[in-house]
Amino acid sequence: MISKLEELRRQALSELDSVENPESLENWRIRYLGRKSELTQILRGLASLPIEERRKTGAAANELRVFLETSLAAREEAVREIEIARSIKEGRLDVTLPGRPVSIARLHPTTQMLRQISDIFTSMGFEVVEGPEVEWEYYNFEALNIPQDHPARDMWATLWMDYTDSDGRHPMLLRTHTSPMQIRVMESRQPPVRVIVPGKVYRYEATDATHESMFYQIEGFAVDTNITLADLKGTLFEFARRLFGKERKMRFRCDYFPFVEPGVEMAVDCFQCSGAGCQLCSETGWIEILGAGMVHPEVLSRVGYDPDVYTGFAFGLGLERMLMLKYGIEDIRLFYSNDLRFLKQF
Ligand code: FA5
Repeated sequence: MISKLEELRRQALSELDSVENPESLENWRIRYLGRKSELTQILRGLASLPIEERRKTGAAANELRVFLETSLAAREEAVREIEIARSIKEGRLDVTLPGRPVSIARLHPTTQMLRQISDIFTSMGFEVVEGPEVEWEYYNFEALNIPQDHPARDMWATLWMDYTDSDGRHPMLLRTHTSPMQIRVMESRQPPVRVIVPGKVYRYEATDATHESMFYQIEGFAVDTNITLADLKGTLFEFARRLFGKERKMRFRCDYFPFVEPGVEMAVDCFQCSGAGCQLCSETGWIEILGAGMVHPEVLSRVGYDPDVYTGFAFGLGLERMLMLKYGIEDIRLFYSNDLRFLKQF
C-alpha cells in the first residue's frame, strides 16, 4: 500500500507541474483529492485493514493528502500569475488603468463632534468622565431637587424600568439627561472639580426635526471656591466661539432647572434664517443649545459640600443640536437613520 501511495505522489506531482490554467487545475484536484479519488478511497478503506498496517498506511496517506493540498495551493498561485501574464500579452488586461477606490470607514458625525467638544473643554482644564445610561431615580431626579410628584418631572418624559432592587431602592430609568453624573462625581471626590460627561440620554417623546428620543448630551460642571455666573458665561461663550466661529450670535437668558439657581438657557442664532425667524427655529430666530446655571446650594449640601464655602456652575448641552448648527442640518432624525448618502458627507 505504501508503494501505491508513493506511485500516486509521483504521478500527481508530474501532472501538476504541467497544469497551466484554472480548469485543468480543478480537474487535477478532482482526480487526486476529490471524493472518488484513489487517495480518498484508501483513506476510507483504512478501517478494514489490520491494526499495524492501518497505522502505517493511515499516517502515510494523511501525509500525502496534506502534501497534495499544499502543492495545489502553490500551483494555484503560479497559475494565477501565468494567467495574468497571458492576459497582458493578449492585451486583455491593462495594468496601467487606475485601481478601484477602496472605501475607508469614518467616524459617525456625532462621534466626531463629541471628540471636538471634548477637546475644547479638556484644553480648558476639564476632565472627561462617563456614567451609566440606566440610572436610579434618585440620581436622575431626587438628588437634583426633583422629588416625586414635583411638576418639574414633566420637563423630562421618562422611560421607566420595571425594577426595584432588594433594598427596595427606587425604580430605575433610562437617564433623561447627563445631570445625574453631577451627583455621582461630587459624591466620590472633593472640590475643586472640573468635569465633562458625554453620553447618550433617552426621552419618551415624539420625534420631530429638532427632537430625538435617543440623543447625546454633554454635561459640564465646575465646583470650587469663588466660582460665579461670570465664570459660567465666560466658559460657554469661549466654547461657542471656538466651535462656531466669531460671527455667530449667542443669547443667554433665564430658565428654570430645579438643580441650579439661577438657571439659564443659551441659544445661538438660527443658521437657516440668520435670526429672521423660520419653521426650523419656530419663528424665534434662535436655536436653544444648552441649559445651565449655578449649582443649587441644596445639591451641594446633599453631596457633603459646604455651600458657604463652595460654589459651582453646571451646564448640559445637546450634541446633535450643535451639529445641526455647525453644518446647517435641518432634521435631527438624519443622524440615526443610517442613510449613507448623509453620513458620507462628514
Ligand atoms: C437638561 O437636560 C438639563 N439637564 C440641562 C442642564 C444641565 C441644566 C446642568 C442646568 C444645569 P434640557 O432638557 O433643556 O435640559 O436639555 C438640554 C439640551 O439637550 C437642550 O438644550 C437641547 O440642546 C438638547 N435636547 C433636549 N431635548 C432634546 C431632544 N429630544 N432631542 C435632541 N436634543 C435635545
